[in-house]
Amino acid sequence: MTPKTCTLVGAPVQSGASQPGCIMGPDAFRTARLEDTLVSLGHKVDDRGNVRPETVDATKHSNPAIHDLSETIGWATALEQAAFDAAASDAMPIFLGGDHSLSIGTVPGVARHWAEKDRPLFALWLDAHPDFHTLETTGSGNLHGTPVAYFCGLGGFDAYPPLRAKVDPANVCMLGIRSVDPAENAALAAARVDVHDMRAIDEHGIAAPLRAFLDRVRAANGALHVSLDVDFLDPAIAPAVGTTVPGGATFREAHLVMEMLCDSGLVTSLDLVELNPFLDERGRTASLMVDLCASLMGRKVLDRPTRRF
Ligand code: B3U
Ligand code: MN
Ligand code: MN
Repeated sequence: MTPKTCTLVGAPVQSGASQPGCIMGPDAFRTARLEDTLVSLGHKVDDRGNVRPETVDATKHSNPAIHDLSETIGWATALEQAAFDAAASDAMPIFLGGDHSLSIGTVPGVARHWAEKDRPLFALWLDAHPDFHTLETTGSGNLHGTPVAYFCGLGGFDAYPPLRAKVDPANVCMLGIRSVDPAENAALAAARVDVHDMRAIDEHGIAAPLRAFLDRVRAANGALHVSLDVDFLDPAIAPAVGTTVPGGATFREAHLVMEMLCDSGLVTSLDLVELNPFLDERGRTASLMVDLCASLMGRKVLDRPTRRF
């Protein structure tokens, strides 16, 4: 893979989750030697440190379940600008979470950059959950369940910052899904998101839907943002997440996704989210996430190209 400059942007957000711990995520990625790993693959690394949230005083929302709305909007506002700036430098931004509410900022920020270049942004959502709630439908009130519905431009987000660039829901592909609330199910069908649950992956494998999606991105000359939630992975290999769901992606499925993304040459930005180091076992989840990032950024088993049948 051609050497890139990877811009690391720390986003120690935890206001969107139900339990604390994601605040330690960016430091755990650094401790697991993300920078050295990328450098060993021939890339340059520009670690911009951690973003600091804006101070926001949002009016209380009518949905009583919602918690930490002001804090989460404060993070999203700061991250939208940080993501726009990181993408504008022509580097590969890698956002170190932090819970998944950070994508309320990162995805619109990179979408604004690509809109200025007249290229559509596609998003690959690797997650147990579709994160497709609006502020009206979230029952848990955990705002990490809302980023995709927001950046796809659904209604019900008056409290969030006005979107400067949205992502067409037809350009969103979800893999690994296995926990969907009823309101999300209805909204996903109406919005025509390309959702592949674990049942479909068990039947057809993970390569076929990914290949079809990548063909679409290429045909549209699109940019591609990848958002990797730790709970995409099976909890047996990735315990450090607050919302474990059994039956997730295996070690090999997850690496294959990253290797195919690398071969495609299409990925332009990445979120690594929901790592809760307080729940980890001797850093194994942090290390696995770094290894997956390495596969995405060019680590190969063999030096010569893999033979395809
Ligand atoms: N859909 C549920 C569960 C959930 C979504 N995202 C995560 N968990 N990480 C909710 O709370 O909205
Ligand atoms: Mn998520
Ligand atoms: Mn999830």
